Amino acid sequence: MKLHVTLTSPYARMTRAAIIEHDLQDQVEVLIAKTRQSDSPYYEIAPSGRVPFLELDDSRSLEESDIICAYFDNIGKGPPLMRAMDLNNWEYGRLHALARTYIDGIGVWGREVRRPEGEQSPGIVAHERARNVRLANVWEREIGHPLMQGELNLAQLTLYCAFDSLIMYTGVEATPEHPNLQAWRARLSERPSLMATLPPART
Ligand SMILES: N[C@@H](CCC(=O)N[C@@H](CS)C(=O)NCC(=O)O)C(=O)O
Repeated sequence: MKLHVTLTSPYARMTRAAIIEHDLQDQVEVLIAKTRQSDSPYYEIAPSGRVPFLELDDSRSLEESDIICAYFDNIGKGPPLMRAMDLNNWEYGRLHALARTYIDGIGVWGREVRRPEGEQSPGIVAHERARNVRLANVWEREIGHPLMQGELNLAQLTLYCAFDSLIMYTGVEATPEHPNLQAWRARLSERPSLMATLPPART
């Protein structure tokens, strides 16, 4: 199996961490993709041009970090990262979606500030900055939830990778005024899968 990633993508980081959580390093080859370049040879492999992208051994392929992590849950050794969701217990689904909406906003913000200066939209940056403040406030209250404190899951992984990618893309630290989030991040930061997949420092 081949997993195409970039070292800066928080979505790809989730899947890279999942490989380590599931002890799949011998089964999955991790390759660096050339994204966002016209005529990149990567588009022959992944027509969407996005990462993460998993090439399965039977010539099929998978996109979307959630789906790829769920696939690794099925073939890996560790506890599942994607938790069951049913109508009697929708708590995992609620927190997972809240983490996804948080990381997606940071993705938009990060994309904006990486455009050439004259092409950046101050309106979009202000919108995403304000969204981030609102959602960080929500997370400060939600982080005590047993699902966010217990065994690692994909909602936790998503939120953790979101915070690190915000710093890498924008230099903004989301949690200095949020003691609960700070303590949570400090605890997770010692996890080997997250230490091994740190994004590059901001340049
Ligand atoms: N919803 C997708 C998002 C993937 C995504 O947006 N990846 C970005 C990097 S963070 C990408 O590949 N961008 C390249 C492009 O849009 O051409 C997932 O969860 O995997």
